[in-house]
Amino acid sequence: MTVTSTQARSAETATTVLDAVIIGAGISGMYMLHRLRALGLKARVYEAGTDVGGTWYWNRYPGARVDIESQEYSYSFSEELEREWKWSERYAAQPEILRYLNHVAERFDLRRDMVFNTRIASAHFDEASNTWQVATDTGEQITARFCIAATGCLSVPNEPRFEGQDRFTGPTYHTGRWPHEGVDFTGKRVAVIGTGSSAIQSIPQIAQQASEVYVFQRTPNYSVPAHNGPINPAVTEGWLASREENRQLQKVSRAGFIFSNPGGLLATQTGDNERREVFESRWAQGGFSVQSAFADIGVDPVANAMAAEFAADKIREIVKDPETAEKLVPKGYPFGAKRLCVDTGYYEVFNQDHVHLIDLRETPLTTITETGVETTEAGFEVDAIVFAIGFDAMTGALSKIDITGREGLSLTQAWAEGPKTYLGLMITGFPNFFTITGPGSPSVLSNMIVSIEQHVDWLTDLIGYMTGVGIALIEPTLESQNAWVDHVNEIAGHTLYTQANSWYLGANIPGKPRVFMPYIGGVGAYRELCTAVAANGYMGFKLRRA
Ligand code: NA7
Repeated sequence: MTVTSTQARSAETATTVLDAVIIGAGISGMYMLHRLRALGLKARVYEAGTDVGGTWYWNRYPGARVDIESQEYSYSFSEELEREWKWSERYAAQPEILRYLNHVAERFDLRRDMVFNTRIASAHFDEASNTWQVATDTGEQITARFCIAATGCLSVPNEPRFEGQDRFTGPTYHTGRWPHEGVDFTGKRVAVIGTGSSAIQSIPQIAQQASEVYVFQRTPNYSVPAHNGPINPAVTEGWLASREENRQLQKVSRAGFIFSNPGGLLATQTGDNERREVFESRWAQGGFSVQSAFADIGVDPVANAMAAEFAADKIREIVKDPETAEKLVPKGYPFGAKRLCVDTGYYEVFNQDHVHLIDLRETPLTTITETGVETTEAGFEVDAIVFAIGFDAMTGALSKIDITGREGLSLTQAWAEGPKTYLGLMITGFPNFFTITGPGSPSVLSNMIVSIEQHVDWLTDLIGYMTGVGIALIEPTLESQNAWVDHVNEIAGHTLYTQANSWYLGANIPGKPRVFMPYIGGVGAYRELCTAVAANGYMGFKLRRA
């Protein structure tokens, strides 16, 4: 049974007393609840949506699917769960992932401690009682020892800010807030603004229905084919037969999935023919494996240019009109420095006569009118507009909550120059406040579910330890946080990732500080560090007894 916000309170004015409040019922919040319950803690999840799923609850746009292979993008914590759930496609689509998450919610009876249709409005640390005083937008007051932000890295849509947008008389959609009942574009003229992963996944699907599709591209993205299809039962059986080994490989890997480990070769030290063969075989394999074809792609501009050239050649091969192909070829930033997209028929769709590419670098978008979109050169009459313009990544969800720590320090103040954390898990000045896959952790540079499980497991061990030995509070020292922030920046600076205007850097949101937010040191190395921190008495943290 689902707890409603009204039932959760014994009386209108009463305060709900919990051990832990968890914000968000996505993959992180669900697993965090499961683990805290097993510790015997009274934990409850608050979720703005009407049900579980997080990213997969909101992102229902046509073509939405995971870009990590399905069996790798699934919880590992329960062998029974893993053996009973059968994925149907190599890269599961959103409806199947949401069904999976619903199955998990039911199987582990999670909804019993979940409150839906409810946003956390504020969370204030009270120094007198060493508790978090949390308020919802429905008026519920909660007191909890621990406050856990399971708010997701890509959960707050980038708001459209186009001149004239309110004048448009037809429907508009944001890919990150797609209507649950779906949208029928049959016979419609559709504008899609943006060419990131959401656009690249949805455009081929929209084009199947729409009479005309106008794609407004500001920056072309690199995209590699998914080669999606029904999952071969032998693949599933093979995965399960070596389940433990596979799960271990994920944990020590570069990005939390098996093929993320870079090949042993350097592109710059490989002959032309062999290099081409390696790229071709990775392209044939599909997905992110292209990015890890050689160990130097992410760090050496010469090697990177080789990958970029290979990808550009592929675009020119696929797209028949040379002018359109040239517009689709990314220029001016390194291959992979903006998140690589994984597509099904994206470049091919531009070979259809009713799909048109408008290059906003050549002809900037000037205004949206009652009936369409105008650029400096032309007007495009459309029946619907799709904003595929991304998210306020990594910090967006937390910045929407009024969070204050010790001495009334607000998180907005603490992060005025960009997010600062220790290990992406905690923030100095905010005791017992945890961020699952927070900035400063591998998060969006990894298979999210592997990183989520690592954080949840680490936090569960920590909370179990604190409860067991009578520690009331934990918070990172300023020195350890500063050192971590420096380390995160330093290693990002050794890569080519900082050379693109990506959402990793907050560059897509006007006024957002330009800081490389995720930790690029690798999932395996990061896990070792976190384990060592815990093994050394939570090194870098201040622990205080009750
Ligand atoms: P992304 O990857 O942030 O893509 C957003 C796209 O929208 C990108 O092409 C942007 O161009 C474009 N954009 C953003 N604002 C504008 C304006 N004002 N005008 C024109 N074009 C604009 O978001 P997605 O939802 O596609 O993907 C996010 C992640 O979700 C993805 O990486 C996966 O991890 C899943 P820009 O590049 O900024 O010039």
